Amino acid sequence: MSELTSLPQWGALSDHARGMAGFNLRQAFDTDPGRAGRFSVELDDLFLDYSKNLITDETLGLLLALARACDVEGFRARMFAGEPINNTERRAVLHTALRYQGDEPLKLTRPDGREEDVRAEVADVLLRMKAFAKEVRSGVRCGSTGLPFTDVVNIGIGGSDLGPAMAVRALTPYTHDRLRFHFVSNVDPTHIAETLRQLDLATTLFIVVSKTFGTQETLANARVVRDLYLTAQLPRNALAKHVVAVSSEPKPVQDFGIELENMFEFWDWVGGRYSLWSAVGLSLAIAIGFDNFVQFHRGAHAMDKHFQTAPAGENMPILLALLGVWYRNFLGAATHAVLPYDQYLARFPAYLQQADMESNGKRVDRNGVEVDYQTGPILWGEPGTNGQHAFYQLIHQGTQLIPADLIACIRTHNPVANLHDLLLANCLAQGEALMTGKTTDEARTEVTAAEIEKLEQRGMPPEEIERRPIHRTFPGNRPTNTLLIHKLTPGNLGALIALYEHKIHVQGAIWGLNSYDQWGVELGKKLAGEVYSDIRTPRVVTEHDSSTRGLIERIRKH
Ligand code: G6Q
Repeated sequence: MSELTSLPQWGALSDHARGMAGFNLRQAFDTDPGRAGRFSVELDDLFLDYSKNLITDETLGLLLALARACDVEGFRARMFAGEPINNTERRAVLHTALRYQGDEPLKLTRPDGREEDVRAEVADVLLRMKAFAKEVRSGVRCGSTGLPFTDVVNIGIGGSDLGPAMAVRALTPYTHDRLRFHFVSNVDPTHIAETLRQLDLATTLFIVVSKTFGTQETLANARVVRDLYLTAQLPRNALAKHVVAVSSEPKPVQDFGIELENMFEFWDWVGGRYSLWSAVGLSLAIAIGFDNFVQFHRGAHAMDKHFQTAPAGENMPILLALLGVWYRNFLGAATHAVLPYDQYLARFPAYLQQADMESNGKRVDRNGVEVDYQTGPILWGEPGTNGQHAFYQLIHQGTQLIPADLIACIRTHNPVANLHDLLLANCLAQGEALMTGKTTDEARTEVTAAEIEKLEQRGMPPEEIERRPIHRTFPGNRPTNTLLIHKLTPGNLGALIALYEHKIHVQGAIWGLNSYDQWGVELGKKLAGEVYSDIRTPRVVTEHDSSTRGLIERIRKH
């Protein structure tokens, strides 16, 4: 048995889960008028109602005891103190420093034990980003022919794509009128080709974002762009005017042909999927303007402070994390749905998918010992109400327990007719229906005499008519969190992202994982290289398994 599963607090939760087998949320609400008030928490513009979860006060007490036993608060302090908690790479994890708004030194412990205050280098890069974003927006910085930029293309993948792509879309109402934003990530030539078709090279700015500046997909796409500028009928300095880089590795950036004065730096203590706050967010800063980018940081910083200081029982990220652990480890949920009722947040589930699954999709603990408990769930989702007409069926009536986060904004940027109220009504109605369900008797009372008559006319046998309410029965007891955001502003988006970042951190602490490495991603980067040369080289392939060999040969032949 692992250290975690041998904890008495773990055992107590397992026993409690068995005792909760007959727990009914609907009854819990009927008998306890204070439930919603007790199980909700607020921070500035974010309100989390977690009362529609399969929990009692006792559940919460036991989960909080588990968090204490796992030293969640100690691990949190180690992250903020800049200790190298990414132990497999011996790196600190300090994305919170990028959005820090206070005056205290922000120490980072280097692998050799040296302590360093990172504030000055962070501020330097932010200042450069500020100037650059301002110039691009105003048209002072323009393309090689003197025309202002009309399009900005972020070339990057994974952590160097999903964050800015999600946030630029989320903050569309704040984006600059003249500028259009594009994100090219896939090595599929279709991605860059379809993007280029929409662009005029003379008025486009490309931002090549890669922490390592060694990622195959990003470099392949960047080379296409570089070669276009080197051969285009544009002034000779076109490449320097149209292509900038964001990276933590100056040498490969220079080798690629981008001068260091056109590179924005970030550091090895910023994980790719946590890097949106750094220069990786340059496209976002250009899109929404630097003042809004600062608001984005401020919102996240407020969540950082809340995470650091609020008691665990009132701490939004800790509560969300504990609820996730409850479902994953004690009630057997394999997946977790994130369902934003906001079209601007359409890419939020995809962004979170990386943040969560790359961080906690691990099978060994921090010491390399195989775990005997479940770790990160499969995270997925799509915006409501679209999802309601697609996969909600399975959440309502399928055989799996799927906890879900419903996220909605009280105020809309687009008050068109009554649409926003309809959207909100759907969000709340789904949470309620998932929780209450519908008994067979209730379903039976819904069937009208006219309906029965119609079915009879269609020739439906009486026993089938009798059985119909069973199909229309909903077991209910399906848990949701409802997160209401006042309005989707830069600050509130910052707080929302930071909330989930910290949730992931807390779950990693409980599961004893290193949430900050990603060997599965690194594997993919190497593997393709080997197959690539086999696809390209005209020789008999003897390596690989017979299936892969056959596929390679088929591709070569055709
Ligand atoms: C994120 C991962 C991964 C990474 C991409 C791109 O945490 O490490 O998604 O962001 O593989 O890597 P580069 O930024 O180095 O190109």
